[in-house]
Amino acid sequence: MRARLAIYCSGINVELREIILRDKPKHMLEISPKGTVPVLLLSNGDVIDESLDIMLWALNQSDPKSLLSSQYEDLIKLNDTNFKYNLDHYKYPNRYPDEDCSNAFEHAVEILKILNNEIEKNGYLISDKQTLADIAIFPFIRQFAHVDKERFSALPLPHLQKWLDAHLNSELFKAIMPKFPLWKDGDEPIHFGSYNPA
Ligand SMILES: N[C@@H](CCC(=O)N[C@@H](CS)C(=O)NCC(=O)O)C(=O)O
Repeated sequence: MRARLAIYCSGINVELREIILRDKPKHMLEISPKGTVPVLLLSNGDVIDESLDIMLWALNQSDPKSLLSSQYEDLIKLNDTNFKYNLDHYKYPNRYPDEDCSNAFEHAVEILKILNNEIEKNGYLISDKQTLADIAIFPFIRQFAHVDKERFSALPLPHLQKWLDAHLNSELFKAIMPKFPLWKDGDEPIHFGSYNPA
């Protein structure tokens, strides 16, 4: 999702192939054997298969909203390591039968408090305008909130909750969320950004 957000913001035209994880296309596994999404195949044959790298690839070429204008590394790193770890343990405890997942929610909330404080101070995570950190991190907070919406809403984190709602109600989010048809070999290409499901 965050790779799509950044590509959309950059205005770069890419072909989109929607897949399901339990039935990964052979071609995808050929170009990126680790089998995670997103995967971006460039016209020169290079492959970028980490979402943050795809975001940077897109925005380094075209960044009309100046999303790259700030220091984003520390917060994104905190999200991608510590928060993601606790999110996965909270959301999918069955995947970690040998680990104690009972504190994952609380550990994640400690990080959410940091984010809430930053948003209170700045307006957004890093500054008074949306930057790369916001669009790189909010999809993970959305996932966390969706595990148990009432539990999330009951947290004393009003700035974070408002920030999440604003992102979920944004034109940007709506633009990247249409349900794309699953890709199969031989399909006409879908050009992400100008796709209209109607
Ligand atoms: N660090 C990677 C993580 C990507 C990742 O784990 N993606 C999940 C889906 S959100 C996936 O593809 N999982 C593989 C699977 O479930 O088979 C990135 O951000 O690109």
